[in-house]
This record gives sequence, structure tokens and C-alpha cells, in this order.
Amino acid sequence: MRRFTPVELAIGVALAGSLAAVTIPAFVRELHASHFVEPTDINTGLVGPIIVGAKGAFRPDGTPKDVDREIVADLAIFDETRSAYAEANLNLPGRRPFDLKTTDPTFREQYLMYTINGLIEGNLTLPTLKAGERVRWYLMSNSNEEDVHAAHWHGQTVVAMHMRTDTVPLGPMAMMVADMVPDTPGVWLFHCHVDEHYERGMQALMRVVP
Ligand SMILES: [Cu+2]
Repeated sequence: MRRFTPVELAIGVALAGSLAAVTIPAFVRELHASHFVEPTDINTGLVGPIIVGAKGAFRPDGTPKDVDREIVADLAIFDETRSAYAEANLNLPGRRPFDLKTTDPTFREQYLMYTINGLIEGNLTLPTLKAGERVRWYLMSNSNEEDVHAAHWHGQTVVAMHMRTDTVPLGPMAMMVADMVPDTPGVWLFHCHVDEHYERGMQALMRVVP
């Protein structure tokens, strides 16, 4: 079992900063994935967000003027049997990932990784948030058939889709933006509310300080 590195998965997390100055209206997000062999490329980690917004909406450093902090959270299942590295990682020379998936679903199941930003088992470290600051969450998911998620915050609410809520649904290859003003200090859980995903580690802790 291995974790996806920032280079593999979170290209978009880097892009979130470096390309934030490329702007189109209203902070539209593009979920960018390699299209060479798309399922293989995505499950290898070649996926990430590009954050864009209206001209004039960003500070010189590329961050949006109307928020204090941005967080990208990719709630994603990675099928390691479809990774370009599957044969090397699984030490099964001569077997193609596609064959592994289609011929042995039980084998495949144990190589599905339930991740946030490429990290499993709750290993993602979220930044410490300050009560009262304006935080924009960019949520995204992957394209596996099980990539149906429910991003859920404990202790805080967000505004998404013109609605105040603490849970934002995501379908396969979904993109959502949710704005939060944390108001309850403490250590809180952020996780996918789909039971199996949560139980398999799609979760992280978020600290809010006064
Ligand atoms: Cu989920």
C-alpha cells in the first residue's frame, strides 16, 4: 500500500496557488485530469483543480480578494489496479491493470484507496483555521463508480449552492465550492459521510482557534 505524493495527486493543489491568477467569472473551478488514457491517468494521480475567477477578483499574489484562506479537498477513491504503476507496485509482471479490474473484483476491492488529497486513514493534515476568517473550500472527487461522496464538517457550516449546510454532495468528477466562516473553536472532524468511505479512512481533523 502506498500514498500518492503531492507530485502525483496534488498537482492541482499547487496549481491552486500558481494558477489562481488565471481568471474567469465567479471562481469557476476546473477539475483537470490527464486525457491520455483517462482512467489510468486519474488513478495514477494525474488529476487536480485549477481555480479561476473574474478579472480583478484576485490580489497580486493570486488569492481571491473575498476570502482569507483557500483549501482544496479531493475526496477520491483511487483504484490502484488501474494505476500506471500497478504492475510495478503489485509485483505482478505481465498482467495489465485493466485485466486485474475486470477479471478479479475481489482482488480489486482491497486496492481501492479512500483518500482525501491522496492520503488515506485520516492522515491528511488540514491547516489551522481562525474563527471569523473567510475560508473557501474547493471540493472535488474522482471518476470511479464509487466516487459518490458527502463532504461533511463537524462544528462548522458552509454556504454552498445558495444554501447553508454542513454537508456537500459530490458525484464522480464533481467540483463544488463552499464558503465557511469558522465560529466554533476546537478540533473537528472533516470526512466523507458515506459510511464505507468514512470507515475506510476518508477523514481528517480540522482545528479552529479563537
Ligand atoms: Cu466518500
